[in-house]
Amino acid sequence: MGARRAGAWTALGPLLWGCALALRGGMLYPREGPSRERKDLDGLWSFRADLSDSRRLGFEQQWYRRPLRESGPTLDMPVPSSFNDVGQDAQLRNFVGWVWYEREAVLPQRWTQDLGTRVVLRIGSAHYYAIVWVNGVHVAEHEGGHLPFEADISKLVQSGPLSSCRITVAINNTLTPHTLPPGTILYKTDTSKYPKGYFVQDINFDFFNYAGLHRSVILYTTPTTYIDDITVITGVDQDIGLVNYQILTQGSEHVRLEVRLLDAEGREVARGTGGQGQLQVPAAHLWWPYLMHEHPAYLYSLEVSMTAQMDAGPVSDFYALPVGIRTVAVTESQFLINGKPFYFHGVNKHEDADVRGKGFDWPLLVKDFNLLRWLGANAFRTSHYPYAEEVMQLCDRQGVVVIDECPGVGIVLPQSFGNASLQHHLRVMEELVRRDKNHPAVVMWSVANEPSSFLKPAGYYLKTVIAHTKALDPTRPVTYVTNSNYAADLGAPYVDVICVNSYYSWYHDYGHLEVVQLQLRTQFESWYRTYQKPIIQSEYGAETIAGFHEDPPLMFSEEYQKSLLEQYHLVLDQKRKEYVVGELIWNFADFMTNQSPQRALGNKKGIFTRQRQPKSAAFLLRDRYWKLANETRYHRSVAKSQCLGNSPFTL
Ligand code: BDP
Repeated sequence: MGARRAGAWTALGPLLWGCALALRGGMLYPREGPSRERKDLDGLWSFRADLSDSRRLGFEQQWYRRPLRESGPTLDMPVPSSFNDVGQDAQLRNFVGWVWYEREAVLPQRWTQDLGTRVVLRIGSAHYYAIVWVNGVHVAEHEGGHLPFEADISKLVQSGPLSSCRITVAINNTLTPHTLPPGTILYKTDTSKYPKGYFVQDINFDFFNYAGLHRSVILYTTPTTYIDDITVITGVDQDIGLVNYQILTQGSEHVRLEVRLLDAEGREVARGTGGQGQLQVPAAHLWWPYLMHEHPAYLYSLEVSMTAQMDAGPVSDFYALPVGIRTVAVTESQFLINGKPFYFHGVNKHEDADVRGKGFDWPLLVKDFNLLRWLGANAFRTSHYPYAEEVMQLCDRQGVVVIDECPGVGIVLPQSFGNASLQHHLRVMEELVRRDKNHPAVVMWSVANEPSSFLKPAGYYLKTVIAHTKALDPTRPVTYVTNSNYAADLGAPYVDVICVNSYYSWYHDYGHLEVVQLQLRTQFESWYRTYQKPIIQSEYGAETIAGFHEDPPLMFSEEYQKSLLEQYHLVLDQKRKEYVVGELIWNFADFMTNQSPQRALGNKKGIFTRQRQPKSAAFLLRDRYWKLANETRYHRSVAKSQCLGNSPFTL
């Protein structure tokens, strides 16, 4: 077994960081602290969809200038939530175009009067294109629905006697060949069939294009001289943990920085000064995936203190970043975490639930993590877009490994491989890496799902996105997810791990479970022969209506889903001894899609229903995942019951 690529992602000097980042400013998660306050604007917002033919009435009438209720009727709209499924109105559920959100925020006096305070508006996710005004003044625009963006609104809220501000967000969910994910607006011009001006949104991905303010809107403060970004890259030398850090500040050239690394008990284990350096932690506790170690998910806290002497007096800022010390590496046939082989046995998810659509929801998050632990899943892929930051934080804390995917799904049209799309894709990878780079749970970036990687322009496109991602973060492997149907895969030479989706005896030879083993074996052998890279079975599964039973198994029954999985597992059990390093079921739970004759109220390949109740396959997978966990040589045997404590946060 070669170690061709091993070590490429272990400890690296600070010089490599941020070399290719064109974005300005960091995107540290807003945390309260001695120098920072935070105000969440979750709750009811005023809302109106622009139903005018052009969808541009809101701009023509400048709805942002005055309270929204003054320009017409408004609805109460919950934030965070998709707007689609909370109402009874079919037109709103399927609406394409601009919708308008508005909310008044009352601000603490200090925020509006202390000119040494910087007030920031942060939007966790606005799908897809957003324009933001504060008190009628344009403060931000952002493209892309799954990543946060911010605006410094200090000047606006500190310019007068106001103790509140009006936040207006216009959001457009239209997808074009150059958005990520792409889509096409189809105008239907045959007036014998469609009314004048009729159009539909066409997409090439298999989930409903939910829209709205999907994550929290937050106001937070920092001092005007402040810690803007922190990058941590960890390594291990014998038993010494290495924490390389780089800190960027804004507001003054002359700041003093001190860093302290605290262990989980709050004891200082290392300290340093300055904007970059390396902390060394003797006898370090490494961050391990849960099920791989008896003390998994160990997190240190990197406490960064900044002080500056300004004309107006001394200023200080403080930020505490959770840090997991771990390494990731890839050989020709293995995926290594802390130098030990790691086998991904997990799921693909979606941010999706009844009523709230893609809106973030704490009970749902905790339920999903409890189900992951019940299942014995040690990993998931954020199919097909970045998930909320709170999800990533929980993965760090629980030791659930993540393949972090960008919204590059459904890239199938030739025009979606052009320069406009490419430039946007590069930027999205920058935003994703900037947001998630410090999460120990993230072990690999996925730049796309099933792009038409056999089309000629795809080779250059994928090569460029992968190279850019590696330049942004040389510490993690990069992949994209391909489909076993693709005869020639022009991007595969550039990935570090082959992730391949296949649906034998579902989309091909459907009903014929007897061919699964042969076809799957052929798949693995041909990919490995061509590329000699570790392979993850990144999707497989079968549509199943909970409660449908047929024995012998027939398609759509619970028995068929189980049997199909069993056929896959027989081959996976052979190939995981060679070069297959993971299996991720499609899908964790049923989820909503566009309406089509192939979809009965959404995609039903979940092993849980959309309401998170198990189908028979969930029990099968649970037995398998716990068996796999207990086979891993590097951890003590863990009982299923050990992972089902009362608290979702403790083992
Ligand atoms: C795969 C796609 C996934 C779909 C799945 C399916 O990656 O997004 O939902 O097929 O058809 O190819 O269920």
